[in-house]
Amino acid sequence: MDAPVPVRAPLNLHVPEPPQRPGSEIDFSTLAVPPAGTARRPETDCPAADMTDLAYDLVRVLDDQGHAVGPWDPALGPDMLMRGLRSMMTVRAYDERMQRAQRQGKTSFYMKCTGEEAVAVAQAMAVDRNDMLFPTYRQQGLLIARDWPLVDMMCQVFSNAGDRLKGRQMPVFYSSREAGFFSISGNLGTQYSQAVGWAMASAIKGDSRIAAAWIGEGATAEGDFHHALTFASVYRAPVILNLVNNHWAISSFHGIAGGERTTFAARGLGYGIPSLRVDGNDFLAVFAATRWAAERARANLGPTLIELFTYRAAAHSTSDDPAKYRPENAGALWPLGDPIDRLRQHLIALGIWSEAKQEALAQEVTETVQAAGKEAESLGTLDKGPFHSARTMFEDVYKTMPWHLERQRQQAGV
Ligand SMILES: Cc1ncc(C[n+]2csc(CCOP(=O)(O)OP(=O)(O)O)c2C)c(N)n1
Repeated sequence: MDAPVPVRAPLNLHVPEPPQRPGSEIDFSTLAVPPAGTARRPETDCPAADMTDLAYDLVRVLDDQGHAVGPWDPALGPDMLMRGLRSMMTVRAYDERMQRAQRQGKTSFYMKCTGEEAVAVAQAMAVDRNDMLFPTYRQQGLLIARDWPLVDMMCQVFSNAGDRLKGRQMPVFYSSREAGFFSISGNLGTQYSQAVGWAMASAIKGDSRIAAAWIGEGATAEGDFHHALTFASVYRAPVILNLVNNHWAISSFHGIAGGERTTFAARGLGYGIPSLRVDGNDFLAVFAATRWAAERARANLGPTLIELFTYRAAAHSTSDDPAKYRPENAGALWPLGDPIDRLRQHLIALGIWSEAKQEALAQEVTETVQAAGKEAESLGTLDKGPFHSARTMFEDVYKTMPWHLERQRQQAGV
């Protein structure tokens, strides 16, 4: 006879819930933020197994007074710091302008990166101009830091006659071979394994270029993330695997993507990939960590995973209203501050900047963006045109147009 089945307490499924919802005060008091300058900086050939602490720590350089402290200080000169500040301010002004254009009906959609400007800008500056970048839709700062024309970016958002993608892609899905900026795809995560493949190809060919890829913490739940890490580790691909943890994937908080009991950086360790966790709002820390990873890749030491710890201060997109799922003003209360403010404070602490100069630069950047906006709008907007000919819709599906597409084109009379 079978033993009697014991009576047990019922199981219950754990479904992670964000600590606050709309209507309550935002509370970041449980967030562990180590002081700047305390994380150690290992040699670039340090194996993953000896870097466990850094996957849970937080690399920070700028302290609360705006001083650069600790072993990760990249000791950048004034020119680089100014370039960084200007680019980040341009990104923010660009975002403001394009968001407004969407509200005015000149385009259907837009996505800001408010609060995350240091990620793309510092990282673009820390790699070589000819290294290949595999972004998500929230790295417009890569193009801006590479001095890619704002007008060209705006034409893509307006899907106008000047759009190099001929209106085929959603707004903000830029593509620029010349800028080393891989075509953005709507399918989350796909670029991560593609970047690893590109880096493997670079190594196979004996080239010296490296790749860098970005993914959001939400998208790390996609299989592509795991394929990418496996291939990167196995073949020691020269790639920087950036993981932007801005705490939200639309309305889902990071806990639902696996961030409740561990860090996202810690995921790299299981694959044998050296992994860093970095204050994503600290321009200097982001730059230094990226340089470190680039040095590793260039020395054939393989991939690095960098978790950029930041906060999505604005809405997910123009189709989103964060007031429906998180307390208002959450972004402004982020304990790690605003990346632009922190770099400005650093320049002032260095004695090479002032509030007056900051205001003048803000004015100049706004005017530059305004002028670009006018020029792009003169080439068309989504509500009014002009657009590319409908004929272009049938082109580039294949290298040469097959007979059945040719027939469809004729049927459409274009
Ligand atoms: C494969 C796939 N699944 C779902 C979506 C819908 N989607 C678009 S953005 C997004 C959230 C992504 O969040 P995260 O990766 O954290 O990046 P963030 O938007 O915060 O920068 C989702 C679920 C998609 N585009 N592709």
